[in-house]
Amino acid sequence: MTRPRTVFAALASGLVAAGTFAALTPTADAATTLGAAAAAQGRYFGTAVAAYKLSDTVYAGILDREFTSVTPENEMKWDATEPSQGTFNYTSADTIVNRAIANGQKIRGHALAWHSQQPAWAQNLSGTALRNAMVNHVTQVATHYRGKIDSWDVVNEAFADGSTGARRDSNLQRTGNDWIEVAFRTARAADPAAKLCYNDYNTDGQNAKSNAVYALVQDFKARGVPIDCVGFQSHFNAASPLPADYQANLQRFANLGVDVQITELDIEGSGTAQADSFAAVTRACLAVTRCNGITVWGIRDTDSWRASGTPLLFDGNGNPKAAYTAVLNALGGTVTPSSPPVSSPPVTSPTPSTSVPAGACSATVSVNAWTGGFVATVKVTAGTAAITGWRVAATLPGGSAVTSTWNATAAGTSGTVTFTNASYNGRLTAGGSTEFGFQGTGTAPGTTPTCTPA
Ligand code: G2I
Repeated sequence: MTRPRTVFAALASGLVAAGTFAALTPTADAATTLGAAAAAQGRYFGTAVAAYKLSDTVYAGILDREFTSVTPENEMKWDATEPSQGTFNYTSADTIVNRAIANGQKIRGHALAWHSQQPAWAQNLSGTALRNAMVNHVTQVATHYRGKIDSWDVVNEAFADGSTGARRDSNLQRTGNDWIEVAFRTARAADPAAKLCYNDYNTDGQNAKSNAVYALVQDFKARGVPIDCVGFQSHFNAASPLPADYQANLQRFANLGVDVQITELDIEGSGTAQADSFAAVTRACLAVTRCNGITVWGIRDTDSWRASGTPLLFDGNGNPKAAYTAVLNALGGTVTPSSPPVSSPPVTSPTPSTSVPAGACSATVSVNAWTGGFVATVKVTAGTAAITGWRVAATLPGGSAVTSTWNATAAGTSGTVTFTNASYNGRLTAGGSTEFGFQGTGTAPGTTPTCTPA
């Protein structure tokens, strides 16, 4: 699913009348964002979101441009939503949820019942009192978000690591082995439309722990306990690398009649090795029909719970990494869109002359704007002859400023800003095109940018 973008300007190198519009034609192009590329494969591409970062325009810009699903990273957990017993606080979670709904993004709820991040009062309960508190918590939170959640992590991390295949010891486990099914039945009653998932880590390949989860799902299916999906967190690093049987493991769960989702993906590393692992995870999901989508656990490396391992798709400045390109390509998208004919039909009349002469180039822009900020994606298209470089000048309204640029180098940050091709995207074949982008505070350029071959 692509969210609507506002096309505000188009210009063919001074020869096409200013003010005519050339629509971006995403359907004719390979997708250029993770979300659009995943959507073309019938899947979502999501990220964990922290409510307190939403005022960071770089963060919010990438979130809105690239992702079609969000998971609140901490805001829906028990300690956040029920800080004292019977008193519920949804402020931070609602911020994420309402924003996602406004942007047409799906929401993964995380997590209703978990041994960790419990409020102190719950940590101090046991037995029937804790069981009742858990049931009330699941009921209240799932009811508050009824109809808004695509998938809920109903129970998180309930199995022990290692070779035993046993349940993890926890206060919830000590209320009785049936606590997991009680949580699932309670969630189903509160929000019948949400997919209900069991979510865990170190279950990404076949091992004692994933075998235990497998047996749980098999048992629930046999006894009619509601379960719709299994989440595979997929936190990988040198000590816990991507297993060779990752796809096979996803598939064996899917064969039980549940959906599978990659829920917290991050892979420590850098460069080609990291990119290859991300691509392999992406291909595995695409190869399993019941794999609904992939969620990465944060946007920029600096947003990660494992920041020092640089495990995400964007660097600390918000620039896409090699891993980003690898995922996008694995999804069938491309950073440099396949060139649509420069004469693709305009959306407005009169029909402009759409041929761009030899030695010329054109720039079309689409904008994603929100209060106080915007992301502009600029497509540069060569005329009837190849060019070896380009420069695009865009004029920002007073008070607006460019805060980051990708796939080009910006000169200046306000007024008329000139963007020059990067080393790898200056050469365009006749009619060929490339894309660069920039993010800014304030309002997007309101006038037509100009493209000059360089
Ligand atoms: O640990 C990685 C993930 C494993 N699977 C379940 C996820 O829910 C878990 O996420 C992490 C968050 O990314 C962290 O942000 O869960 C941690 C807690 O278990 C989160 O860390 C907590 C810190 O421990 C708190 O000190 C802090 O107040 O984040 C809180 C909010 O920033």
